[in-house]
Amino acid sequence: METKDFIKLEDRYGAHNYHPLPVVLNKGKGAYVWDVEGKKYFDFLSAYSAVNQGHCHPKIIDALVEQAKTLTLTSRAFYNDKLGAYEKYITEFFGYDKVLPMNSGAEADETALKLARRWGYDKKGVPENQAKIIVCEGNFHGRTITIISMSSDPDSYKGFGPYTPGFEAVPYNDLAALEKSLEDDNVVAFLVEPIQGEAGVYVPDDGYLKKAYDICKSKNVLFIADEVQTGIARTGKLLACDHEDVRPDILILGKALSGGVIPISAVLADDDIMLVIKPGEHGSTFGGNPLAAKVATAALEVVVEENLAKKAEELGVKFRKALEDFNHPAIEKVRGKGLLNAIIVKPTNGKEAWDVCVRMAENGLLAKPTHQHIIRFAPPLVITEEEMFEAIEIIKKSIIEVLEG
Ligand code: IF1
Repeated sequence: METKDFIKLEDRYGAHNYHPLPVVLNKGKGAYVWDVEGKKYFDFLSAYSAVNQGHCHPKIIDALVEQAKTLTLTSRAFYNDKLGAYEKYITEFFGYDKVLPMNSGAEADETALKLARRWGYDKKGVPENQAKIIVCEGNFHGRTITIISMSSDPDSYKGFGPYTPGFEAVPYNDLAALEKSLEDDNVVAFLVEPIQGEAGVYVPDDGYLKKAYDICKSKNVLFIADEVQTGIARTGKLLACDHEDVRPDILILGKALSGGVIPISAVLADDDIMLVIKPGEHGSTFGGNPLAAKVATAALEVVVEENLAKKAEELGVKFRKALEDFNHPAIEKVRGKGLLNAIIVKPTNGKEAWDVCVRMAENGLLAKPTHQHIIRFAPPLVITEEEMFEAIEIIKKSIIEVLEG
């Protein structure tokens, strides 16, 4: 079978909820992936920042295989011998009293919303069913009905109503709007991405997160950071909040928490928040399974052992400078932090970001546009400087070939 055959199979038997680039991958290693014709690519999406540790990292795969031979799932109806050690490791790693283990990022966001509402009723004294949560326009927190009820993107919410009440959106990076929204005493939390990934790697002004946090604290409102995409060293610090020394009241992690091996997410908080949920009031079949406990531990150990945050910080500066120095008229803006970057592409000669991505694929680099004119670049953090500059040449070559005609 070749590329077109695999695509036909998915088209016939799979839901049409994606429009992938016409590339069929069958192997991944480090910063590279290969297609079924054996063509090698730089992976500059990293599964939306889930493969920070590189494809099939040996240490993480070894942990997976080892545990998979022994015990994969007990459910939380019983204890298992791996969860407690993982909970100790991850709470000390990020500096919180407790962790609530889940599977997908959306599940972790939903968990954070439930914690915030319950904390609002039990601790802040908000009247039952009156809790309000402030979110940002342009947010992306997942695909569940409640999460898309917070969305301002019609592609996320159109045709899926009725929507969950209790959310109010304020413009991202707008402290005055946030402060005004907190005048309502029923507000229990502010949920924010430290950098808005899906919105196009929208980096807020320096100081925004810290000031937003301080405003929340002044109003006894929980500050919830969704670091599913920005966390785990992606932006040049362990967490994007670390750039401003902000310690979220509730921290949401996913994606690279498993190094892209299996779905693992987590919500971290201190006891006064985490313990508002009592036994039997929340959970999931796979949340906290022993396999995930071992894989996530290995994935976090790799981040430390290979100093991935520092690497992302240093390579990110060089990446953005190289594209800025390229100074191509079709690149309206280069923005990002660490190795979460994006360019805004000015449509030229009837060609746009999608066409650049198709050409980059032909030239051996995979990336995908978001919101039509923005291309996100997020390689695995294990990419070497030499590999990154080789990839930059492909990006520049493709832009010239496509946008200069
Ligand atoms: C898709 C986007 C990225 C996330 C943040 C929670 C979640 C995500 C900040 C939910 C997930 C993924 C979902 C995937 C594509 C990708 C994505 F384009 F959708 F928006 F990365 F930007 N918080 N993002 O980015 O985590 O439930 O997926 O594990 O749905 O197409 P999940």
